[in-house]
Amino acid sequence: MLTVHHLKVSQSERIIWLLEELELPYELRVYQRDPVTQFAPIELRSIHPIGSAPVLGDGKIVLAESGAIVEYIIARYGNGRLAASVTSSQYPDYLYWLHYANSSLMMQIGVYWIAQMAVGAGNTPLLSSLRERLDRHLQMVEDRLSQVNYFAGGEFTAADIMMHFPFGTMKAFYNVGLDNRPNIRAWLARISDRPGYQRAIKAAGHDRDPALDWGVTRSVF
Ligand SMILES: N[C@@H](CCC(=O)N[C@@H](CS)C(=O)NCC(=O)O)C(=O)O
Repeated sequence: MLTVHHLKVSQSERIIWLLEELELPYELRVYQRDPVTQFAPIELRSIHPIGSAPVLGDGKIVLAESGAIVEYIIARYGNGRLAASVTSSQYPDYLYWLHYANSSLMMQIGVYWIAQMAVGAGNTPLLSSLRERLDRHLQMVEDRLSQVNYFAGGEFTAADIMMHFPFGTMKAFYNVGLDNRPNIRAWLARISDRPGYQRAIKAAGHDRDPALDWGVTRSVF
């Protein structure tokens, strides 16, 4: 049985979502953030030395990193579902967006967010150039979704699961702003219709769809 170590309001929602989409059984262990620091509780360090979420348990295997966990579950238990096959024309796009989500996009959001907190209400050349960089990323995502319904192409895949967090639950911490990004908002609306997503956000502990805060009008409960 797979065990998902899930920190409330965090990237570990992706793993719950993937397992719900694949309809695989799993045990959920839920951890609360420290109300002041927002860090994970110290007990998570007894599962994995970094002590961040998600962490997946599979028998004796303990695996951290959202992207690694997603690839592991897809490869070992996916039976070809929610992935583009290596020989398909969608495969390079699938791989790119699956990794881009955390390697570049989340990093760029995090750098801007922290720089903004450090600078406060003021502005600096560094902050403006970081904002310009972040906007370049957001524009690329918007442009991609103006061409295709899902990141790998016509079909929903695990790349969409990886790409959702920066526009969904991340908003609890930092709002990237989607006012001028209609295609990203339309993609969020498509996602919110998925039964697997609806089950996942409930299991992850949300009482409403975090994507609704982007002006997505569909209600899931
Ligand atoms: N790159 C890692 C990031 C893990 C991470 O930073 N998780 C956050 C939740 S979104 C966390 O556990 N924060 C609390 C902490 O590190 O104490 C991944 O994708 O798994």
